[in-house]
Amino acid sequence: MVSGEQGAKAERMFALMDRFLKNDPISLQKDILDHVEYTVARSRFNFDDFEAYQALSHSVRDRLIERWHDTQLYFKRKDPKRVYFLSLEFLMGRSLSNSVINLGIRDQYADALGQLGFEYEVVAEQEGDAALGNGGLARLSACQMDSLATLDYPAWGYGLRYQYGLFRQVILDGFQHEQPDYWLNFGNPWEIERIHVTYPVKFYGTVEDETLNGGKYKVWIPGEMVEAVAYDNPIPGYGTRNTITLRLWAAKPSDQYDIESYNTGDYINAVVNRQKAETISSVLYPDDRSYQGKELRLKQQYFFVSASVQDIIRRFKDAHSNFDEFPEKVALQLNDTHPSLAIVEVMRILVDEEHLDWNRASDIVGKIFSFTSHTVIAEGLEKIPVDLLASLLPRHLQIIYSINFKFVEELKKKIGLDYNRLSRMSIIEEGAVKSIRSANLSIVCSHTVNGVSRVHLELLKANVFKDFYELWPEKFQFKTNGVTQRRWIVVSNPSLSALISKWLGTEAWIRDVELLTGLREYAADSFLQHEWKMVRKVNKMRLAEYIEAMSGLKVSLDAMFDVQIKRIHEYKRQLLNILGIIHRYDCIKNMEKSDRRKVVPHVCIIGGKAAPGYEVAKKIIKLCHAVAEKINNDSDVGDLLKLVFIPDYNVSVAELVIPGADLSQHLSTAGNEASGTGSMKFLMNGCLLLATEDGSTVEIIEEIGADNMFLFGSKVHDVPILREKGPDLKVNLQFARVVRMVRDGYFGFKDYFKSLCDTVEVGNDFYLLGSDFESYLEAQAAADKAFVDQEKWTQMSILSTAGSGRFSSDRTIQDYAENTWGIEPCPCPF
Ligand code: B1H
Repeated sequence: MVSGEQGAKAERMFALMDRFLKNDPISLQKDILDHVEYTVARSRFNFDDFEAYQALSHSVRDRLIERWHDTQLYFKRKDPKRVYFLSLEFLMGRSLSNSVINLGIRDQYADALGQLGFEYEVVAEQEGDAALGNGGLARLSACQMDSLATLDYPAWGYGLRYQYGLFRQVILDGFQHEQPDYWLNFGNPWEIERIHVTYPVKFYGTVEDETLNGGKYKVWIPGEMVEAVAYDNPIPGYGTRNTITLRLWAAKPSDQYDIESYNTGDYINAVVNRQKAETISSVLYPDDRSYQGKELRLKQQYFFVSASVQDIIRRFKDAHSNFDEFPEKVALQLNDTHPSLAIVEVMRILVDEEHLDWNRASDIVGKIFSFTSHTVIAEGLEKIPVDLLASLLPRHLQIIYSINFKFVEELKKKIGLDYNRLSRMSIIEEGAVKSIRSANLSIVCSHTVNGVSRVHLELLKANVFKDFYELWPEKFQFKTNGVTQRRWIVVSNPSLSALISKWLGTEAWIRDVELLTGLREYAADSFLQHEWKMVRKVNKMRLAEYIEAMSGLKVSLDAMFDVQIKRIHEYKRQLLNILGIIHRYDCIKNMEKSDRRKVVPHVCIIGGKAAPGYEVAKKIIKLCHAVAEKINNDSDVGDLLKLVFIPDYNVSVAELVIPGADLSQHLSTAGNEASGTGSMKFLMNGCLLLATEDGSTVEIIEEIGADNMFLFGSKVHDVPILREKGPDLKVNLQFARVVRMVRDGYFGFKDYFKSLCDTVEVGNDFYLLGSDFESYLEAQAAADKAFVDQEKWTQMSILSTAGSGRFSSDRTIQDYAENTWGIEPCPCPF
């Protein structure tokens, strides 16, 4: 608790804070101009759009800081239980538009800029994306931060401040090339550097025994030390004063540790070596699946975890002296296994530094950690080679061995000497490369294990974590993922947002998204349908302009905009989509001219990045370009079919593409997508879904009805059986024909595409493209048929938005808060 005197001072300061920056048009204009002059250091009589963006964002930042300070002071005074969300990835995208919406001052700023001769939209476009993550998992962290702030939860996000975010994708001759994303080049107004919030992070070295006051302790003598410096990113809630912190750590050389090298006289080498410290936070790993046991990656994980844990313990100790109270004040959330070393770090600090006895420390740890898995298959689980850990974090390895020893002893008492099961459940994997199983460590030491959709949890219970589920069924829960309607409707689709508010007669759905169900009663109303269509048409126009500017291709607004945007993966089956497009092309070519009138024109849009080392994914991108080249230049086909690859797919591109899509495709082989969140964004924007019954789609069906979407393909439980049948599966002739077209070089690059075609041959077709093809074409045909009846389509579109409320991250976060973390809202008074 804050002492009485401090409390009184805080009270007085808080009362004094009640003088905030003003938001009237003149004050805002003055503010922007002052930042042009004094922050950006340009003349207020001569500045361009980018400089206007810089000044505007600093003006917004000032307002964020006011609220952020208030919130942090309030949390400190109230001292509620806090949740700390640890994630190696946060895909925040742009901050400006989201901040002004959440602060409730977008229109005022747009007016102020207008008065100064600038257009808000053009200025906002100047901002680059903060792309500190790969895909769904990382964007989920960002959506959850928005919900944590909006719902007033006392929460902190912790992560790494990479200097290079996810690579930029450049397409040359249809091939993907990767370019570095040095996103901090032009400064980042959305962060606050905290040069005094730093912690030493140790690596390598040895462990020694020490006796102190009669007790025996382990002391870790490190071989290297770097400094973690905090960069705070204020995250504003919507319709609340609460503004929480996303604290990202950057690595800097440590002053403490260099003395030795300077003394030896090798000054130049000592300075050069210092620079190496910074490499720890230099680059995001761009592979979102395979774990390669790289030392730098392990360093990144420990670096951010160690700094975060030290910060959390420091905050706790500021107000408390007894660690038994730690679980009443602290909940630590592990976003997948990437931060699982936090468990070991808390143990180490409690035992080695705070000198708690092992059992007491382990009891505390067991009460504070919760773990969310995002993985579906055992091969996707993270492993840390023991040799690597032994050298980098020798004391942590000892602690893991001790945790495991005690766990296995307990386990033997429960299950007896079933050695197969014991070895499967052990945290240590024996074998050619002895490794730590991060998931086992996380499950053993967490009070709750969450899946990210209902189906995902079922799969975890039946396969990947079966042994653990049988041991501790009560630990296993699921929290279906959600996305924030603030960014995915209000920011990215302002016209639809205004239309929804008009028909619901309130903006309350922006905080209470279940209210969207109120649209159901107007779904057949011809006035709403008319307005809905207009809004969608304008969004399609915006997307068409983007496509033309990017590729020179003109597309017809009457065509169905049919979109698949996500990371390129075999299991996500972009190849199925492309083969379906080839089939459509082939049908048009072979059709009587008179029948072509009946064809529903399609603009097929595909976008996504392939991990740099993922050959098959890169070939899929090339195939998409090769097919597009053929189709788009075939005047015989004209507007009936176009194929566009959107390069460098990222959050901002998604914000543009999603509102303009009529149909979106989610084609993962059932049982492979843990949840999927893209579908939720499309749904919110009234886009219809063509999907397999996988991940969260199963729950979407329950909410909006199977007749409101286009479903196809094998079900989760069919997939293992079909795989078993493998070579005996019947060959679909249409499928064989389109694969043959690629094989025979119809789209060029015959030799290059050979290995890609091999991946879908009978007996080799692990993701079951062949067996799902027929049903895929049927779903496509059903979508075409529905599109012809525009009234019906618009009604389905309205019903999609109306049923999307359950897929808000607000619902996910509230469920976590109540059922996993045990935290309560702490709204900072206005
Ligand atoms: C998901 C990842 C992931 N699952 C490793 N696993 C990474 C794994 O950099 N890495 O090492 C990065 C990411 N990401 C996705 O999580 C699932 O595939 C989606 O189905 C799910 O919607 C999303 C959020 O839960």
